[in-house]
Parts: sequence; C-alpha cells; structure tokens
Amino acid sequence: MVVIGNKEYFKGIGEIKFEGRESDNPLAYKFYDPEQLVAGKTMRDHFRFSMAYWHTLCGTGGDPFGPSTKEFPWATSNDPMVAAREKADAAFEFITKMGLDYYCFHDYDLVDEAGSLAESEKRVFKTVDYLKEKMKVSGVKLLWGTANLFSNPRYMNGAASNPNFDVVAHAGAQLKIALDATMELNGENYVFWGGREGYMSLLNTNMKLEQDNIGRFMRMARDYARGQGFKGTFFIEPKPMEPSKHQYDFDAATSIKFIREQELAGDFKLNIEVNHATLAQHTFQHELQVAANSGMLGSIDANRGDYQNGWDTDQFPNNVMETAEAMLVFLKSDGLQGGGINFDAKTRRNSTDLEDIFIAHIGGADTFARGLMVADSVINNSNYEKLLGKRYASFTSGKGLDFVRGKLSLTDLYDVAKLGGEPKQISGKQELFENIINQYV
Ligand code: XUL
Ligand code: CO
Repeated sequence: MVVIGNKEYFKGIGEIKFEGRESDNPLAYKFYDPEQLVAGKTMRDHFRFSMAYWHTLCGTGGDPFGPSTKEFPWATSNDPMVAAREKADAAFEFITKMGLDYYCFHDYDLVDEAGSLAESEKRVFKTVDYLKEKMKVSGVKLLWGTANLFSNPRYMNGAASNPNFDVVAHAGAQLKIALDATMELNGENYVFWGGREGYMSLLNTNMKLEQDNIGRFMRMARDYARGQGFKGTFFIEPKPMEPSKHQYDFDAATSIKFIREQELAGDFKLNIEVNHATLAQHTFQHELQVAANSGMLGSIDANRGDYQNGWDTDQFPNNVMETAEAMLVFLKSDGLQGGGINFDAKTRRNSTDLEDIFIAHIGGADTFARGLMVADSVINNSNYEKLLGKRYASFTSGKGLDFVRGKLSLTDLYDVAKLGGEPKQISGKQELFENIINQYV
C-alpha cells in the first residue's frame, strides 16, 4: 500500500508497475514482475528487495572533492526530530511507490546523533515509534538494522577493535541501542560492517588483541539479543579496505574463518556486497559461492563497482552477465538464508532529479530479474548442468567414487596411477560454458 505522509515528496510519480520489456516508460519495471514464478517461487520471494536508508535518504552527493549536489526536500528542518519524521515519510513514500518489501538502516541514518548517548537514545526510540506506525500501515518490513560505528571521529581508531577500552564500551552502548531498535521493529537480521575495524599501519597495531576483542564484542551482541528473544541472523559484511587500509573482514573466506574461530557459527552468516567483492579482487559469484559452500550465504548488498576505479563506487546494478552468473550460484544454493537483496547503491553525484532515485532502483531490480531468469533457463533448458557433471564424472564410479567416500589411502593412489599410466588430456571447455550463458542472456 502506498503511504504518503503530510507532504508528498515524489510528486508526479505513482506506483511503479511491471509493464514488460516493450514498455518505454522509464518509471516502470521491464523485467521485475513481483508475482512471476521462477524456479517455483515468485520473484518477490526470491529477492526480498530492500531500500538502504543511508544512500537513498541521506546521500546528497558530497565527495572528497566537493560538497553536496542534491537538496532533498525532506532534509530542510533544523529540528532533528522533525527532520527524522520527514525523512521517514519520504522513505515510506519511496518504498511503497516502488513496491519494495523491506528497508535497512544504520542507527544514525534514522535521526542525527545528539551530543550525549542518552539524548541520542531518546531520539532513536522516538523515531522507532514513528517507523512502527508506518510499517503497520504499509506492511513494509525491516530486513536488518546496524549501528554506524565508523563515522563519528571517536571511532577513528576503530570501534570494537579500538586500542582504548572507553571507546569499545561506547561502541557497545551504541550497539545495544541499535539492537534494541532493530528488535523493536521486528528486524529480521542484524549486520556488522566494520569499516574501521582494521588498521592503517600494522606498526602501531596489536592485531591479535583487536581481532579477539571484535569476537568478544560480537558474542556479547549475540548473547544479549538472544536473551531478549531475537530469532534473526547476524551477518558480517566483508570488505577488504576503505576506509581502513586493511579491514579484518577482508572477504568471505576470511570472515568465515573468523566466525568459526570466534565461536559465532550458527548465529552468524555473511552479507555479500558486489562492490566489496570487486575490491577484494574477487568476482561477486566467487564470494557467493564461498559463502554458500559453508552454509553462510545470508544476504546480499546489491550494487556494482567500476572496473577502471579502485574504490567503492556503489553504483546501481546493471551488469546482466555478472548478475546472471551470480544468480546461478544463488539458485543452486537455494537462495539466501534469512536475508534479502538490499540496494546498497547511490545515484551518481550529477544525477540530481528526484526521479533518478526511482529510475536507479528500477534498473537494479530489472537487472536481478533478468539475471534470475537467465540462470533459471541455463539450469533447466541448456546442457550446462550435464556438461558440469561430465567434468567430474570420474568421481561418480570406480576408484574415483572410492576416493570421494574416503576409502582410499595414498598407496592406493600410487597403485591406481602406476597401473593407469599417463592420464589422458581432457579439455576444460571454458569457452563452451561461457557461450551457454551468452546464449540465454
Ligand atoms: C560500506 C557498506 C555499509 C554497510 C552497512 O561499504 O557497504 O553501508 O552495508 O554498514
Ligand atoms: Co553494504
């Protein structure tokens, strides 16, 4: 249901509908048809699309070389509570006009941080009350909440990894408030992204203590939330760098090792972001596959990087090929465990019309829809699965099967090799696999 507050912010834009690929209406979905069944589930249920509060409502285009370029009509009041309510009105008008089902936030995206923790807490909970009403009327849900433990200068040396315990304690208080807010709003998950949990120089860093402290911090979060009845999943969002030179949650593999070492498995999974994968020199599908292999593919932050830039450009997804390959992993691993697809993406600094925010999200949803349909066709209509199976056929019978079942010793391998002679050369057929994806795009 479309929810408009006291003022309508996105005037002239109605509910965004699916019109199909022949439509030339920029404000319509061409491929994302929420009710269309793909692989036995509606697109809506596969994706659980979410709006990111920070980019969509707070990102006004400032960069290290220049100030904001966008004046948002919901960001005009000097009274922080009025501004928070207006921002919430704009958020819910946008989410419901787009037909999205979820949103995500950092604590201080909702309302500006105050001069004291006590005052900040009051502001957050007043805003939470307001959001609760909006959620009730619209049916929109909270995919995840998180605490911004990286912007305030007090976190310049890290939050949970800070060398000063007083800062760690402050971060803990902020974490508790953000968890309480998330639970109050029936948030389905809670995210940890540690932009400052890493180092700028190893020379002044006790890496072991810092990492163990982050582990303690996360176990405290889990124990507190579980004690309050929180049933959702905690996600770590890997990123290799930026703003830190080196971030401890470097990539999926590093984060999985951390989750296991710190005894967080079972409660923690991963939130994989496309542009973070690129920065870690991985593909998006690589990160998804690594997470899925460990049963930790929890959620996705959707965006894309720029192949010519080495930073987190957070552009909206538009690469169908990349998304199709990612959706192959997604479908074959049975989707996400508890999460959804959150558009952690921003319109460009020079995209200054309010309608650009709609156009960007429409493009992102359509890219995922196309990717999903391509992946589904590749799996069901092509001989992709057969080819892949054939590549590993030697493990499905005879000695190969014995090997997989753990029945062989090293001497058995020695005997097999001695008897068999030089193995025959078998092509990897990479171009054929690539052509099949191309054929179905
Ligand atoms: C930063 C990033 C964050 C997290 C939430 O690169 O992706 O916005 O998603 O803190
Ligand atoms: Co993100």
